[in-house]
Amino acid sequence: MATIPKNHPRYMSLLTREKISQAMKNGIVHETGLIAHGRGEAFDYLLGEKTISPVELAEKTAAAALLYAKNPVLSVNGNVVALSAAEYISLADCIPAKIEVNLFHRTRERIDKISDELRRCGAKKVYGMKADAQIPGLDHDRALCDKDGIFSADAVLVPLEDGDRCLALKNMGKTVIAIDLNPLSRTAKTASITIVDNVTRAIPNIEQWVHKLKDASIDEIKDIVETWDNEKTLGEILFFLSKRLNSLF
Ligand code: PTJ
Repeated sequence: MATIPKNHPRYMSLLTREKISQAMKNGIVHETGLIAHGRGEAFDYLLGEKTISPVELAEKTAAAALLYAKNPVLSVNGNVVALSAAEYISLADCIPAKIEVNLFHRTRERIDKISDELRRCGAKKVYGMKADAQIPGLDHDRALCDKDGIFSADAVLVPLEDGDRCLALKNMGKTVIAIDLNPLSRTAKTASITIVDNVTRAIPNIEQWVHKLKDASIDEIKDIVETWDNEKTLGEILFFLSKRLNSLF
């Protein structure tokens, strides 16, 4: 890895780039994952690289939905493993939820590398290898999933997603929680609960909410999920962005 001086004003951003770049060289991140990361960086810059308040509520609601679900599954791809493998496993353990590898650029080699990396970071069981079921209505490899994983899940967390799987999962009647820094993406607009935050902040934030909500009554959890208004929250995020941009000149 390149040495980045700790006093560099963009230290964290450069360190994250190094992680993604290294994970691409190791075959975990697909080369187009670098492009996706760059797009994410641009939106994060506009947000001020912090979790804004409407998003805090989305993260609380996501935690409630994952606790409320009977069979929650956390979907994982190359970028997520590169940036947040340990945090992802910790979140799955505390819910508890299954972790399933689901890739857009699916090869046996990448599936194995990503699963190995998750196990090296402490995951006991990783789904996604069997691929004995298909999400209806999808003509690409993201359709491939495990029958006892994503296929039968009632709630699925989908970070760094493309919009059509998000819609296909919704059409199966599942609660879809998306993490996407772009509030204008198809994924953001389609998901049941959209978290417009960097995956590196969103995952630990959701975990904190899971701990806080663990002792809440089922009625309280149900109420958080059922009163959620995704469209309204996306509007608040766009309003925040336009106000922030206006204030800069
Ligand atoms: O590992 P694979 O084969 O499944 O491929 C994964 C990628 C990311 C290449 C694939 O899903 C893809 O091409 O995604 P898109 O369509 O580029 O969408 C990625 C979205 O995630 C974009 O809207 C980005 O703004 C957003 N994004 C990028 N980095 C982050 C992010 N959102 C949250 N946290 C990030 N760190």
